[in-house]
Formats: sequence, structure tokens, C-alpha cells
Amino acid sequence: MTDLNAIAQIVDDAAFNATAIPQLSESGYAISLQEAYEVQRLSIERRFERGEKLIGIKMGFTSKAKQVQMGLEDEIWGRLTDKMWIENGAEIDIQDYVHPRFEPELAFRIKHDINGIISREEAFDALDAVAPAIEIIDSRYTNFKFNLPDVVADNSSSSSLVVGEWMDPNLDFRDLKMALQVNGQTVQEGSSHAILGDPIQALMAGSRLADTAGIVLKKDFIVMAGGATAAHALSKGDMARNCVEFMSWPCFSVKS
Ligand code: OOG
Ligand code: MG
Repeated sequence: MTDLNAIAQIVDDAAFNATAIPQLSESGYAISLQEAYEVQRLSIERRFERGEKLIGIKMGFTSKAKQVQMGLEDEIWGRLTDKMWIENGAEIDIQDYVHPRFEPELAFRIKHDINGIISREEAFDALDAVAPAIEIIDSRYTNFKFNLPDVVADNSSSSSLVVGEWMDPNLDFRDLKMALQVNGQTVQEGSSHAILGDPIQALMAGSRLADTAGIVLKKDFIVMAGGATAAHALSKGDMARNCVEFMSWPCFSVKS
């Protein structure tokens, strides 16, 4: 029997110490996708024991651009904790990460509890606000390479999030231009349309998938919709931002 607790400790230690580990699938820990989600749960339990709190969930591989970049097609999700929150405009230290990348996203803030399969109307009904956002992902696996169970066990590469100004959820956010910039230069361009054709679908998918782990999306939880473009690697001294049409431009810098 595979000891899922032991694997949870391996991925959690790697994230905590920002050290790369070999892929589980290549180090004798061949686990199923279902087991990988259990490893994810157990690894986040360890964070809770250190005092972290659940603040929401993130969706992954909700755009073709991300699927193509990583060579994986299935939607995945991960858990977000308060320690992952980076204030808009703040500075991060690359030493706290293995090999961080950033990607342009939208964030949703939940108004009232939702769980399981919900309609588009129910999703909008439960939507308190929408904001432009950046996800900083950081796979704990060497060379940022993994298969589906590997990445899911590693909390779907969740690392940090930066959220811009919260806006009225009635704003039409189906097709907003997004541009990732580093030091004023555009490095990725896309549209929110890339996120499942309509980003509200990411909230619906999040509600459905979180329910498989018994998680209710509660008031004030955040749901990250997934990257609209491929992710871009960060280096010391970078000033990174996500320029979203009709929205504020969340940003952060990387300490030199
Ligand atoms: C997995 C996480 C994917 C997204 O927005 O698609 C993700 C990865 O690419 O490392 O966060
Ligand atoms: Mg993401």
C-alpha cells in the first residue's frame, strides 16, 4: 500500500523549503489521480497545522494555452491558503520559490455558500466581485516537469496570488484583453475568453470539483479562474504585471 501521508510530507517539505524534488512518478510513487488529490489534502492539512487558513481554490489548465505549455489537458484544482496571499504591488524574494512563473488570471470572490454542480445563473448569483489577478505558480518538481497525478499532489503548483481591484460582477468579463508585462515589455498576450470560453465556467467547475473533496465554497472565498496565456518565468529584479482591459493592473516585483 502506498503511504499517502509520506508523500504528502515530501511535497509539503519541498514547498516549505523551496527545494526541487524528482517527480513522484519517477521515484517509485506511482499514484492514481484520486490518490494525488488525497496527497494534496494531506499536504494542506500540514499547512493548517502550521496555522494557515483556507481562503479558496484555484483552477488549472482551463485554457488551451496552459494545456499546450504543460502538455496536459485535464482541468485540475488546488487549495489556496492565506500564506499564499501577496499584497498588490509588493516585492517577493525568488529564494522563497524553486523556479517561479507568473500567469494572467481573473479572481472571483464568493458571496454565499455554493457547492456541487451549479448553473451559470447560480454562479453569478453567488459572485460578489471579480478582479484582475496574477497567479505565481511554482512546481516543486525538477525542471517544472510532471504528469497529472504529480502536479495535483503538489497542490497544482499553487504558490502565491496577487489580486487587483475588486469590481462589480456585472462587468462583462467574457472577452477582456490581458497582457503580461515584465519591466514594461509584453511577454504574453491573450484574452479572458481563453478561460473555458467564458471565465464563469471556471467558477462552475471549481464548485463541482471542490465538492468532490467535500469543500463548500464559502462567503469571501476566492476562486482563481486559471491562466489565460502560457506562464512566464520570473527573474531577480523583474517588475511583473497583468494589464487587463477595463480593470486595474495588479503587479509585484522580484527582489534584485
Ligand atoms: C499547473 C497549474 C496550472 C493554470 O492556471 O492553468 C495553473 C502548472 O502549470 O504548473 O495554475
Ligand atoms: Mg494558474
